[in-house]
Amino acid sequence: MTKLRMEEAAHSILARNDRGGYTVPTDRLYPFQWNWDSAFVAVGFATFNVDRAYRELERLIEGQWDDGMIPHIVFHAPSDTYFPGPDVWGTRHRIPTSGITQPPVFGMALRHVHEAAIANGMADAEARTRALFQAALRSHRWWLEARDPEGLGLVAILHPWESGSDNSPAWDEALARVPTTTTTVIRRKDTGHVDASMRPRDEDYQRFIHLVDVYRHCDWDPKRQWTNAPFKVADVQMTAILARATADLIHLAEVLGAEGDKAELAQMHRTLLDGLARRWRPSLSRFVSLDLISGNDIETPTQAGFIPLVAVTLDDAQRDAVMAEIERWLDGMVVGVPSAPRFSPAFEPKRYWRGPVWAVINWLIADGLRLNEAEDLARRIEQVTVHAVENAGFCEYFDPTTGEGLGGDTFSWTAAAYLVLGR
Ligand code: 9WN
Repeated sequence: MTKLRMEEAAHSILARNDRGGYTVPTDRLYPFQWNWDSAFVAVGFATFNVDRAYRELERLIEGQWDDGMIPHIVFHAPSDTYFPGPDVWGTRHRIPTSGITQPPVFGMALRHVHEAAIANGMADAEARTRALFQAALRSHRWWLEARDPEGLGLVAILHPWESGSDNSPAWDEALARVPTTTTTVIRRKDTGHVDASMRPRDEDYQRFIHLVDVYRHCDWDPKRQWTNAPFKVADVQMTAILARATADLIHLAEVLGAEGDKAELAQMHRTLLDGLARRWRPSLSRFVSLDLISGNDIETPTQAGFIPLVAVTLDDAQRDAVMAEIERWLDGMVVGVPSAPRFSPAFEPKRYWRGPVWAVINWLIADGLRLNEAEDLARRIEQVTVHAVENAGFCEYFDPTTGEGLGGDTFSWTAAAYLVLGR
């Protein structure tokens, strides 16, 4: 297919997954609005329809909680093709939502959308950006208060689903402490849509749902959850995305003339960069997350170790080391960057976050490499991603050893990644 045809196909996937101003990740498998999917999708929309890009973010914010948290799922309309639905979460929000969050790509997306709107001369750009900026600022305050109450400069996830990398090998040790017992009856729907060998295992789901049961019993109160959480990881991928989004909000605060907000954001930014700097491990050539329950570093290699590049300026030695390490992960792969490297004992090239390549992760890694002046490697990773989509279609993820497209198809964020990386 020509590039033009591929772009048309990407547009039509976004149109097909539109449910009225918001986009589902894919039909049936994920029939609601997901937080970080929508942020990436908004950047995709901004390449051809800026009004629709704003709408995506505005509809997500309809689910924002009074305390500032932007939930990971907004259940705008009922569907019985996904588990767990609103009844299991029991959050009692005015629009049904889940009770946990996801990586705050929102602030990054807002800057993109704003700049596209200005470039297009959109009359209501400033007013729309201003409203969404305030929502983003409230959510960043929530992150630091609720998820870094001890002031580490690192934000914690209390559930693997929050990371967006559900069954990543990075969580294996911490998740093994979570009991498999649940008070909720588990009725998986995902394995009816996608082969079970490409999905998290039943035991993972038992632990995922155990955690939901615990937090529901805390009435979704952030302090009670923090005290009772059996899973608590200060995640470098999450912290890096928050730090980068904070930098993008600082830029928007300048544009909007919001001086007080800018000073507050600048303080947050320094705190997060200091926290990230302490997580660099020269012996591993990457950043590592911290298990807040055991107090141990999580050294298991996953893509998360490279995501801090989106926020941190590396020194020359760090940059050379990261580039060499990424090359090692790419070695022998048909498509990279794998979410876990082949040399890891945990590597499973078809099982979700345990090896497969994700277009949006490559988007973040390439963006971080470019910020750190590794332009050639950034470009190569973008091109590999674009070719993977051209060869296998707009799949959820790709087998790094074969390039095969896996998981759900006609996937919204893969379409968005194609539009952005293929430019
Ligand atoms: C749970 C929607 C989401 C992505 C996540 C991905 C997967 C959900 C699930 O799908 O998670 O949130 O049920 O498997 O891991 O990154 O946002 O595409």
